[in-house]
Amino acid sequence: LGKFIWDDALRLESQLTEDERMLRDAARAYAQDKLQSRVIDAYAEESTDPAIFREMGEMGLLGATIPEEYGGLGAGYVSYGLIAREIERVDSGYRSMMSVQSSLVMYPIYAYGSEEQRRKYLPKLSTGEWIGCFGLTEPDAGSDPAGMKTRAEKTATGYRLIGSKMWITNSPIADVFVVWAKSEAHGGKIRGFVLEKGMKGLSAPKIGNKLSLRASITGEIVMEGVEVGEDALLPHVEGLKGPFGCLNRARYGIAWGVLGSAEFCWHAARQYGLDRKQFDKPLAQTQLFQKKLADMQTEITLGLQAALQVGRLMDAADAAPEMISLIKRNNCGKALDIARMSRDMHGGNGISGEFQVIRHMVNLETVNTYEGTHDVHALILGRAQTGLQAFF
Ligand code: TGC
Ligand code: FAD
Repeated sequence: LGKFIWDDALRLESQLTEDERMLRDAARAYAQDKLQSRVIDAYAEESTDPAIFREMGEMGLLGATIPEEYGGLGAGYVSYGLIAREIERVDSGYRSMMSVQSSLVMYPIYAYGSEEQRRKYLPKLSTGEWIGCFGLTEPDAGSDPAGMKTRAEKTATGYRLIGSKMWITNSPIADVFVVWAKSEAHGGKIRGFVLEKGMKGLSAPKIGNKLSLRASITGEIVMEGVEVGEDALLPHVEGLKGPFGCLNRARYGIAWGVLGSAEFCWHAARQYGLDRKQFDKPLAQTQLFQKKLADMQTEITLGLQAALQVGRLMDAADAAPEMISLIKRNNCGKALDIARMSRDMHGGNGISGEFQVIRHMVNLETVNTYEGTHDVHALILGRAQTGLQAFF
């Protein structure tokens, strides 16, 4: 008979390669040694330490899937998912910082950029010397990015960008801004542009008083006639498939990441139940407590297997976007349920920042919303199986 490992029930470990395990172990060591010690204060103070980007860069955790000649590791998507899981085991905000830089800034420059753009931006983004952000969402265009108002007017030497973006991870501390705008010179089609901090007319005010994801800074991007040359245009993509190509990768990483957060909450609940006695016995010796632990174990184990399968298909260039919607939606929803359950199982201590589960719980509310809300991914899956779009 085979052995049952309670925290690796279907033996994910045995399905990983040696290289994947090594990178995962390095990410875990960094996250536990360097991030875990900072997160409680960073969250309480709503502060983001930009040095984290340089630390992650040194560890090779930024743009891990980008080829080595541009500063990446040339790693596969399973490795990228494993990194996301380890970082988010500490905090969803730290994973956000990593995944925006990797999937939403480095990826589009690599996939849609000119050779000059790749050589100019990717090495410094991979070391964390430069911080990047991705502007798609606007005050009046969230789930429906096709409704964006930001426009690029043609000038004699390039473009003039006018508009504003809302809820943009990293923007107040960003050096590099990948923004999406409707370009008049391209028949009103959506095009990507790379802007740089300090350009005239460009500002990125912080959005304060966030009660979720407080260790990750979020802001606006305001473009009041920002003039750029032709070299700011990402030449190799047009239409919504440009930003969606990036979102496919970031959503996939989130599907792994949220399970790291869920695992933290599950393990914390189990330990709390073993340590705390009520009615003369450990809470973990009650049927209700064990049922909740079994539910957590089951959902996390199944979610990891699903993420691994999609990762293997991505590495084989054979994953469909709908698969990513399925795992992003389900893993976020299950992680949120697990964090709420763990919060409850900690009783009054569950609301204390020291026990950390409520921080994960509140973070996961954001993760369930960004990169396509839980319901928007349901509509993507509904369309894929009925052939009928129900967005409008
Ligand atoms: P639709 O008609 O479905 O598609 C328009 C064009 O896009 C193509 N496409 C895709 N291409 C690649 N991958 C995908 N996943 C794609 N989905 C669509 C499609 O083929 C079509 O191409 P073409 O050539 O025919 O024009 O578009 P729609 O306007 O009906 O969109 C519907 C909907 C709801 C699916 C979509 O708009 C959507 O996904 N909305 C959610 C928006 C979203 O996810 N925003 C995320 C903002 S970034 C963010 O949240 C970062 S947080 C990061 C962090 O901090 O970690
Ligand atoms: P809305 O689209 O207005 O949705 C509101 C509600 O309506 C949701 O429940 C939604 O599911 C529902 N809904 C919408 N349409 C339909 C429909 N057709 N049928 C049924 N229900 C519907 N964006 C970026 O571009 N870059 C970033 O870096 C970034 N970072 C973010 C960081 C944080 C902390 C947050 C909170 C958001 C971030 N976002 C970013 C924006 C995020 O992607 C959007 O918030 C998200 O896509 C939802 O858009 P919205 O907030 O406008 O909500």
